[in-house]
Amino acid sequence: MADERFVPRFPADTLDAFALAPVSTTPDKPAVVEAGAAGGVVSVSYRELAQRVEEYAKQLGAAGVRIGDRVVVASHTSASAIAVLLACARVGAVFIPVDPDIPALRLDSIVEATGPALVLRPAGVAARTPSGDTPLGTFDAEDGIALDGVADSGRPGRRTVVGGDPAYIIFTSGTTGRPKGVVMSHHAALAFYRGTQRFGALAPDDRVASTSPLAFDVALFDICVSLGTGATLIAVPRAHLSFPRRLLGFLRDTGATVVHGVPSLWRPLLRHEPEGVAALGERLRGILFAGENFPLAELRRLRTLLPHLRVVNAFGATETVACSFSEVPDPLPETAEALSIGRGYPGAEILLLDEAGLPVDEPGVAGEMYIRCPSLFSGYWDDPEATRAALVPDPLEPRSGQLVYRSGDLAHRDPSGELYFCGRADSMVKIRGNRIELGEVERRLAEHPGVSAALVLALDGPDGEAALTAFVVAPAPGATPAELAELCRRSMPVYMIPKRFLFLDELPLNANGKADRKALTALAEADVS
Ligand code: HFR
Repeated sequence: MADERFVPRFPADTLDAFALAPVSTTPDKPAVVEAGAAGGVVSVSYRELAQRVEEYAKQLGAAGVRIGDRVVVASHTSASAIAVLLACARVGAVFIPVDPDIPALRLDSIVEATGPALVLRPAGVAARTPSGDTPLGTFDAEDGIALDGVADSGRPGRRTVVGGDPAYIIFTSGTTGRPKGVVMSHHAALAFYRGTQRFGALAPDDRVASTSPLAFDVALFDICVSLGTGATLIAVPRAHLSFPRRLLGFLRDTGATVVHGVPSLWRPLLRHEPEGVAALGERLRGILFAGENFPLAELRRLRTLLPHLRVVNAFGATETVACSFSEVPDPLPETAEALSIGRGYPGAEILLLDEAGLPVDEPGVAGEMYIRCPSLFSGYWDDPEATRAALVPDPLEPRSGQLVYRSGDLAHRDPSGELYFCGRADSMVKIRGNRIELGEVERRLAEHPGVSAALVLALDGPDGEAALTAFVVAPAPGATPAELAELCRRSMPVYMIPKRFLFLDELPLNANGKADRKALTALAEADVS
């Protein structure tokens, strides 16, 4: 427990203080709504949530968890899981949210890398536990946090939580090699959340359906911004995401006014339950999507079913939480081929620089996005080299010591200054020496009326030469390889026409709900037809 002599007189500006602020004005308002154990819906008020946070914080302190200690939380989103995260913030512990069904090796590598004081999981729920001797614990609404060991490292610790301390670590899928732990401080996360509030993403009377896994920072964003705004967070059960009818029923029963999540969340709903989507219109006034492009054909379909739906495109990387919001125009112009990602969130600036590090101001010319903002991550856990490559001196004034995030994302500006994402710097592929942006081929394929989503990869063919393989979700018959190749031939050079077309019922998704490129590559290799 923190030494009484050093208990701060002024609580630091931390996630729990931000998220629980409404307890002083609307204590009895529902803070979190979740599915009940025996079906139905359970509401937890701001007062009840604050009490649970207080109780969990005391138990963490009594167990010896110290400021700066890491606590792995293997759970889906729930009122108790939220209380655990906020209790960690309260005692200055750094929470690491992971999926309860995280692969054992991945959990072990995270535990080995971060040396957590504790691994917590919900009581009564099967969740992965690490193979080592890290103390384990469970949490639930009634019995609080129960530990099967002492978490106390005995190490002399800090005495006061400060806003620049790490609040959480998100381990990204890490396209290259071992997963990278993005360390985010209270101040950085709060700077982004407050920027969101200035953008006006949510209102206090919103009921926000959160559909992302807790291990993805979109879920942390949903939780903190909904609570900090005094709105109500609806924890959508993961299982519902695969059953459109159940998901629609849950959204209706909980009175969701906005739905947050990745674009692929909508594909099964649009395909199997269009009427149910239209029926949401009584309450649903908006959606926010993040993580990847929203295929325009699917977005148009969604808007047909829900006219005047407010659609917010939230863009950015975990290293700055995100960096920009944009309201999709209503109506979306017929000629629109891509969605704007905005101009940077209020308080952030996005620089476009060329390979030489010089500003790209010419409309229509792509540059790499560098983010100047108050929500920069602290670095990758225990990886100074990767950190130096991502947090670089401001190219426009390197002597200042100010750092910016080098995103690896490419974008161009339209004449009005709006930014348009045009792929990853590392997803520019060369086919026979020609530079290709895969997103452009995907957009062309998605123009076919029978295509609802398309994803293109450059895969090495049997002759060792890279060739474009297109994965197409085409619910309506008619989209044939010949037709799609012809569509491409009409508007792109020959080397941009996919060599192979694989038709799928749906795109495989990764843990965060994004199209899973690794799984698609394996599919292509298996399908040698
Ligand atoms: C990301 C990053 C985004 C918005 C990200 C709100 C919150 C959090 C985020 C989520 C994410 N359109 N491409 C988009 N932290 Br709250 O996906 N983070 S990430 O680090 O896993 O991946 C990359 O995903 C970006 O660099 C982009 O390449 C891509 N991306 N948002 C969008 C997107 C298109 N809205």
